[in-house]
Amino acid sequence: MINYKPILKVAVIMGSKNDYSVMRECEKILKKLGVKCDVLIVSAHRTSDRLYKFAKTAHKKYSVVCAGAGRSAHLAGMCASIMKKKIPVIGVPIKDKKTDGIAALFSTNEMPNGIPVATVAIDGAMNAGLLAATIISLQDSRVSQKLEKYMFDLTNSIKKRPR
Ligand code: RP5
Repeated sequence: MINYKPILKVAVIMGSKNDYSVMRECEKILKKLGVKCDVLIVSAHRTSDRLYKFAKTAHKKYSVVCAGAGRSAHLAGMCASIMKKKIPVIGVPIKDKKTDGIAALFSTNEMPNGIPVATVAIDGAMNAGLLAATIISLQDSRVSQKLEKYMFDLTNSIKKRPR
């Protein structure tokens, strides 16, 4: 009999240590929801060998990859390309001074047909974490309960009137 054990961990990767100020929101919400994650710097351009090695074996350790990068942001797309759809990639375009994040947004979401990257808003690292947790919750009822409470609290925090 095959003993199937689901992989319940998320990889949070980013192109530079300077992206961590944004990507820590992804790490924070994952931790709040009880989802295990590894946080790594993997640059598509500066450490292409590290990216290749990571993406080739990521499915053995993780269920989802959240990938944040700025400017000419090829990290999420290249990751998806090398992983060949073994696990999904959620891309986080990160704001930069020169293009306000628009270059990163289009580099991340304008993928050719066949190689999708689920892209959140510019600097939308928290939503990336929430999406990753939702994927994990399909196989982990504790995470699903925490997400349910998160939604309950979120809804209750929104007042009916502005004043
Ligand atoms: C991208 O280039 C990184 O993701 C980062 O957002 C941007 C600039 O990197 P640093 O020069 O700040 O390290 O690859």
